[in-house]
Amino acid sequence: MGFSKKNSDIWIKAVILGDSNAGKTCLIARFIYNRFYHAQATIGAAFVSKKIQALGKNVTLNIWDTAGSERYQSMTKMYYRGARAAILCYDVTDKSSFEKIRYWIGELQENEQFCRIYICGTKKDLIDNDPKVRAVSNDEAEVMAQDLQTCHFVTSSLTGENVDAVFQRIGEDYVKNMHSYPENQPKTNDDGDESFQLKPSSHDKASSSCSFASCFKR
Ligand SMILES: Nc1nc2c(ncn2[C@@H]2O[C@H](COP(=O)(O)OP(=O)(O)OP(=O)(O)O)[C@@H](O)[C@H]2O)c(=O)[nH]1
Ligand SMILES: [Mg+2]
Repeated sequence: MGFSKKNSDIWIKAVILGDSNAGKTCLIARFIYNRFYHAQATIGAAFVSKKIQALGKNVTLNIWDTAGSERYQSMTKMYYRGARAAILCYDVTDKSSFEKIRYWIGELQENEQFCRIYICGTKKDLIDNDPKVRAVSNDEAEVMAQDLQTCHFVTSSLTGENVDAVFQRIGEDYVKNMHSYPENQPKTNDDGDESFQLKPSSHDKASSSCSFASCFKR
């Protein structure tokens, strides 16, 4: 879960999901270690953590990398709870991984409603080298992202292109909106005279294509 211990110390739980072979583990490895690994298929889930600076705050991203394989589905869902950001990965050379995005969002939202969604097309280097291998056009991915009111990135874990931008955006979005999350709300007293309400911040309305309310369950 994302929360703030003090002004300069913010923790965010993020979860990465998508089909097996979508490039989730490689995306994280590039972000954390700045290296490209030919990763083995993930078993269950794996945890990593990294500190970044976002809008002048120290932010720790606690990231759960989940297995895409169906055999782990029942157990990976429990890692969604408390997540404040979810990166939904698809492989730009694999249409079926893109078509599963809505399924993954459904799974996520069944388990966690206060989670902002980021769609990430992986393996950009493959289409840069040979445009013919592209299976998902940028237009259709953008249309889906707009429809879901989420952000869309296209990354390469091989070259590192755009990888940091995804995680930086997660940090910045959380910092901008942190007072809207339940964990940062004032405690209610027994009479319940202070209640939690989800509202987009004025900043989001003005300048973000990833609207706040839309990231939550519809
Ligand atoms: N060329 C290229 N290959 C990539 C990239 N990202 C991942 N791969 C390759 O794609 C395959 C799958 O990558 P993983 O990161 O293991 O995929 P995953 O989504 O974690 O898969 P599961 O753990 O089974 O859910 C591996 O062979 C990687 O080497 C990329 O950006 N460029
Ligand atoms: Mg993996």
